[in-house]
Amino acid sequence: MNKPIRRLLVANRGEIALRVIRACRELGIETVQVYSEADANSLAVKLADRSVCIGRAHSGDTYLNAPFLVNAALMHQADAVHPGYGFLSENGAFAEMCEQHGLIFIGPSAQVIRAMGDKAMARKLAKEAGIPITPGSDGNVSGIDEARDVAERIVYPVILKASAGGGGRGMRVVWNAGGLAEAFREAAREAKGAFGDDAIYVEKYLTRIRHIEIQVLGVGDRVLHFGERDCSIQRRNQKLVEESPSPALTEELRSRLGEAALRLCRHVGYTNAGTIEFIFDEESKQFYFMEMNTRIQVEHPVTEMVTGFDLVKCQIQMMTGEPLAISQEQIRINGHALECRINAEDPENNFLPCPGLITRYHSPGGPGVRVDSHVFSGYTVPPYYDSLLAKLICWGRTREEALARMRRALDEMVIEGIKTTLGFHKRLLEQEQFQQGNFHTRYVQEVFLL
Ligand code: MV4
Repeated sequence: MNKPIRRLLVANRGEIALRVIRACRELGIETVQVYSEADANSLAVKLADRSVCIGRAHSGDTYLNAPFLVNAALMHQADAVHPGYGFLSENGAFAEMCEQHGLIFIGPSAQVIRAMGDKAMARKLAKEAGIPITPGSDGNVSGIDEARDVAERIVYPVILKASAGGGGRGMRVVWNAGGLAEAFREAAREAKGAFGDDAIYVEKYLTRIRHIEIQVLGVGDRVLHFGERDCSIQRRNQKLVEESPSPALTEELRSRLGEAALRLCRHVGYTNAGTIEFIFDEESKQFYFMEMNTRIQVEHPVTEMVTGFDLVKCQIQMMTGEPLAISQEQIRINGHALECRINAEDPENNFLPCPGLITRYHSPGGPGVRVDSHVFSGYTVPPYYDSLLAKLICWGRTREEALARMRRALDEMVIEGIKTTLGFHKRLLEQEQFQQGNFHTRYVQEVFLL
């Protein structure tokens, strides 16, 4: 693995492509940006050292086309490929294809990607590593009858999850025996359609929980954790606001969660940046493993703001075989950071995506404010990809200071020409309960939007 990276292919688009280019620039690594025809005028194409158009707008032909991406990397003599998040970032076949062609895939081995991509397998691995998991089935269930037996044993409500799913896709909550058969058929059909695999497993469904995830980074037996992010503010499995540290954790719980995350990493021999997702029951103070994401995530900047580490730089540097010169004791959480995701969506219309021309754009600034965005005045948001326009990240010495900065920065920010979620965030930040840090994963749905 001791091979330097001189040139890296950025196999993604939007703000994360810029994020990777920025890290590479600081590391003295040349970048090759791939792009679709719809992204020809993107900032990533302008900022990268080289660029290569690999197809038309449709993502199946471009950012999801593994052979095209590998071909572009080889043609431009890249040493490494950064997949960003989404697209092929957690695709075992893509990682394998990179490996087979002598390219450093900035991520874990294909084998680890596949193991964690199988959510029933990930649950089994977590259990082996001694991490608490919710009561539920031992692996996948064979059908409706076994699902019903498990549900009776663990007591309703239960949640049916697609083993090939993750991130909340292909899930059904079942409140009583009467609803099981139909929910099972729906979940299996949805899973088959979306992932080509209808395997289902069953868990006890917990309500009033927080979604708390631990950031990890490292190589094999030298993995470090960078504290947690509270991602409970979401709607229909789309995160809207993330923060670190979680208002709900004590120092003791934080270190227990961190230790649990590291046990899983050591158990599977994890290499890369990664995130271990837990659900946290505030009443009982219990946490349970949910899944592991084997990529850099959208919300990584909040962790960067409170720890001071450039996670993307570390992630790339690590893959050259150079050991990370960081010890766990050096990773200290300083102050508080929040991130608001500004999307091209209409909150007044069920968060319907609103692509189109941005006629005016002004980015906020000042102390403690960071904006990760690929948009500018005159940029047209294409309709083909996700609707993330900008991540507004604010840091403060305390949560209160970070919140005050966020309110101030949201007021400074101008995006005209299309509908955005800016107004949603302004209203959310006025909520007493949110200000108190008192929320759960159903907060937006049940408390705020009503
Ligand atoms: C759960 C759960 C409650 N109980 N599992 C959603 C994302 C995925 N990583 C795990 N998820 C959940 N798993 C058990 N046993 C609650 C969630 C969950 C959720 C579920 C449905 C709709 C929105 C949700 C938001 C956060 C967490």
